[in-house]
Amino acid sequence: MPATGKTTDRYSKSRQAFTRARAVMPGGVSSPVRAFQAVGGQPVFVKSAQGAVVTDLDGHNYYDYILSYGPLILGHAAEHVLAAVSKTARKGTSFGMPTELETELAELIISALPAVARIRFVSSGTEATMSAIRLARAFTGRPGIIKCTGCYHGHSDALLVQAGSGATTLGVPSSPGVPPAITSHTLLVPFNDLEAVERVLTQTSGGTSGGGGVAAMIVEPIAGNMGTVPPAAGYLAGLRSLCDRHGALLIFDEVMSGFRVAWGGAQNLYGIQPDLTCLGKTIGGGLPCAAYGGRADIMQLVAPEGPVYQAGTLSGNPLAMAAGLATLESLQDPAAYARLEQAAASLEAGLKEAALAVGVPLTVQRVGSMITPFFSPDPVRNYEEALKCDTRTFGAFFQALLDRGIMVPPSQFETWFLSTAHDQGVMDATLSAVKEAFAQLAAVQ
Ligand code: HOZ
Repeated sequence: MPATGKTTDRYSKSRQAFTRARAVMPGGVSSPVRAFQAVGGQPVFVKSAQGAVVTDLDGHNYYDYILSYGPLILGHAAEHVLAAVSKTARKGTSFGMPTELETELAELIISALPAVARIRFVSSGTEATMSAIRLARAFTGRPGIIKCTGCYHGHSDALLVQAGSGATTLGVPSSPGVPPAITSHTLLVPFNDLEAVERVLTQTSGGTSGGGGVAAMIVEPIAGNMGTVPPAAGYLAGLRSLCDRHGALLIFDEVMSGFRVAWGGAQNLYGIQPDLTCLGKTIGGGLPCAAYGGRADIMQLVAPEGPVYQAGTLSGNPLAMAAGLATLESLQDPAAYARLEQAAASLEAGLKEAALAVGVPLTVQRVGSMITPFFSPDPVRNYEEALKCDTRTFGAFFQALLDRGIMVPPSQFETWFLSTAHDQGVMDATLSAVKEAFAQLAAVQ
């Protein structure tokens, strides 16, 4: 059970660590969302973690719903993942030469995803999406890319336009430092809006806008970087047929949803096959690993088989491959997804009930073990609607949960994740903290 209760300076060791970090790193962090800026506090520094629990430098325990922003679907430091990593590490940590582990993980992923015939490993989701875009442009000979506002596909220049995740959290959805020429082929549409996609595809097919046609539409099939926003009924099927009609490729960015919402990912859950798929997070089991893959006739263009260049010193790193294999092997047990579903459904019900009891307007959206409570009375279907949420109240809720031993992402625009270590005991403790947190919110409103 996480420690709770206030002391005069409950987070003193974290504060000291943050002061030291800020002197040497921008904002004191290695990725912006970690700085807690959007929730008006200072970050908690981690000492260790195990299962569903993360422990900070001051010795407080928290039930963790960040889970490294998704990869840790089996919880922290899962014994057999650690064993696989340490067994592999004893034989060497990186070679710059192929290993059989890469082939094994590739075979397992391909066996799970009918739309993926060939795959290339990289080290981050940013690399996966950036490379998939290059490949789509080479395959089609067209420059245009359609992306949804509020979707986040990593921080490469062409995709950092009206981006969700940390970019939205910090209020810089389109970053300075990206020359307009680079984003001139990035065409924006709202998520869940098929008409907008059709309009852009029709306009660009005549070469009048976007300069020569659309190579691909890239989309998170379940948007997770403006909070969790499920696809509307028929949306993904509609994208599939629009892309087919206009000769554009459909790229699913499943960095977050891949192997998280179902075996394989959202494309299996909804039965829609993209041309290219980007994966990350869960397939690396908590180590840096991502991938892009898809149709053989497209993937054969990737170097050295074809001319589309892309490379990486640590791509297919043996430790990441071992962690990914150990993780995916556990997920082959259908009971794993059933457990995740059960825990996440009880969190969803408990959040709704607690908010309703005190009259705080809340809309909880969830697909499998991806969930976001939006401080909004109405459903959130796209970025515009996500931006209407009451982020101040979210910030107060975040702080109230933190003080009660519950760690959730420090932004309204991130997804909460559960792991198989989040059992009923964890859910009961979480929901009692949630009730108290809502009561506190209601008391000050
Ligand atoms: N895409 C991840 C979650 N939205 C990134 C996490 C981060 O920005 O650090």
